[in-house]
Amino acid sequence: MPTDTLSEFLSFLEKNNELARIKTPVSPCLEISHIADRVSKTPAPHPHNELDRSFASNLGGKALLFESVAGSDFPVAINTFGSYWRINQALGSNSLEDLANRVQALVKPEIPTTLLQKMRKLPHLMRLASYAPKSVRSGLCQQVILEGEQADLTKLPIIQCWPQDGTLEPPLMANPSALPNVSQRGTGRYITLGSVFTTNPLDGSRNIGMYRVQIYGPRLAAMHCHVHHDGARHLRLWKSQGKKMPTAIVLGGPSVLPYSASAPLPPGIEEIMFAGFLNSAGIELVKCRTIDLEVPASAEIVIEGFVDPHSPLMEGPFGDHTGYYSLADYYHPFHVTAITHRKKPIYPTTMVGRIPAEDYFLGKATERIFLPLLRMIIPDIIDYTLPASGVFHNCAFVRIKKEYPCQARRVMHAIWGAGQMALTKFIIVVDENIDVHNEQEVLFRLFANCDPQRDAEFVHGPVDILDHASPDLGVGSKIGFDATIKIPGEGQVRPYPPDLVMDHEIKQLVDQKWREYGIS
Ligand SMILES: Cc1cc2nc3c(=O)[nH]c(=O)nc-3n(C[C@H](O)[C@H](O)[C@H](O)COP(=O)(O)O)c2cc1C
Ligand SMILES: [Mn+2]
Repeated sequence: MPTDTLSEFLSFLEKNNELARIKTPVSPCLEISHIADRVSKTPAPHPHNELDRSFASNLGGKALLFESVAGSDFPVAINTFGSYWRINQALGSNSLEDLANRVQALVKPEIPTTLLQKMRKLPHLMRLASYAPKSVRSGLCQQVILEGEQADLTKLPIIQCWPQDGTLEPPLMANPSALPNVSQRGTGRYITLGSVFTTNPLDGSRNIGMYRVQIYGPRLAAMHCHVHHDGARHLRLWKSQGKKMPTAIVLGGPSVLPYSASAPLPPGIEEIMFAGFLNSAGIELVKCRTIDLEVPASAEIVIEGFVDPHSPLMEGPFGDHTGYYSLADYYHPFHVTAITHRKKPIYPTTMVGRIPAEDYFLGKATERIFLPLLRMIIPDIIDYTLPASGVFHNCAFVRIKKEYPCQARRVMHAIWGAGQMALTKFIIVVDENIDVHNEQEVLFRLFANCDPQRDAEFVHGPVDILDHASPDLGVGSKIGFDATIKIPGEGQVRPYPPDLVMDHEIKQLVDQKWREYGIS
């Protein structure tokens, strides 16, 4: 079952031998990050039960709770969702497949026509209504309220993940001609697992995104929100009104929250509703103290403030999940107006770097949960996967039931038009008999079945901001490979040879006689 608070979730993990408490004093700078990095590359205590057959599927180690962190009174939780078992527990599912089936049932377009059908549908609709957030008057997250000068980010155990994080040297800048304002130098410490709450100033609709936030001083930080994401869209709207954007960074709270913040929901579909759906009950929200926003009442810590769209500052670099540093560039300052927290809060964070790390499992949850939604717009897709080697935005393997010429290309173009999937740099499309979760199998078909000139589809367009190979930031080329068996109408095609498959009878015969052969 999902839990209401982070501390409850950690107790649950501890009971299940999934949490290690570290009492030895540690530094928030690099030490915690390196321990988490090592642990995430070791086997997870509970085995996984997912389709993923990559090297990463059984890894993740334990969640870690550092009880004594230099410079802060608060403990640090890390790697909390960093295995298949733990992310499933957080989302209240046995497997991500089960969760995808729940989403499938939700999106199935069954429009009731008769009265009886409508009545049958009623409990379902009532359940949907129960997923809406509920406003409450007070909350755990406001047991301690620090406003104005009392609010101090440097009292939180915010970690530095990689040695060159926040180092402003020209080679580490996306825009080397830009002169960083030295009065606004980042500390290299980043809030990495914050759920960032904002609203659309035009209609009041809410968004939650997971964006890193670098600390510059007690009440100054910078928010790294990509131009393609909803938080940046909200900021542009606030800017056009000549206003700063009220923003709350929520740490902890319901166990479904961090994943929901990272989920690529279409603009206008509220993550807080989705969190309620995953939680099987609406999330309780309390009013912020200094800004006009509501946040989960059960959060450990809430940082309230405004993002100023008018005065950009140099943000980054940051060792990222791409396995490289994302370079420093202009982003926007976040001015803190209050920090509220529960008594004895736990500070949650994550370390990103080479996969497998914690965010691999958050990304895999998205891969599975969004399959039904992807299939609503592209029904040709039977299954897909974002392989570990592609770090999500770099590569998708897609399995289709091929029925007509150039269908694979149609699927590619549909993906390049679909939400955050549009940023996918390499798409490999295979036939329906290929297991996309087996990377070796997909690569084998790609290399064997493609004539590179005939079967590649190049396009040009927006790419992920973290892609460092594209000629321009956020703009570059993308390629799709049609690795299906070619049929007439797809250019010059010779007959494809059949797969090597042994006769069933011979396999049975050899099975029966195996011991006789004496091949031990
Ligand atoms: C651990 C983690 C860190 C992330 N950091 C960032 C970030 O710094 N900036 C960003 O724009 N997206 C980041 N993302 C991805 C977004 O959270 C994700 O794309 C989300 O769907 C964006 O939501 P939105 O479309 O509502 O803005 C991160 C995701 C995870 C799991
Ligand atoms: Mn969104």
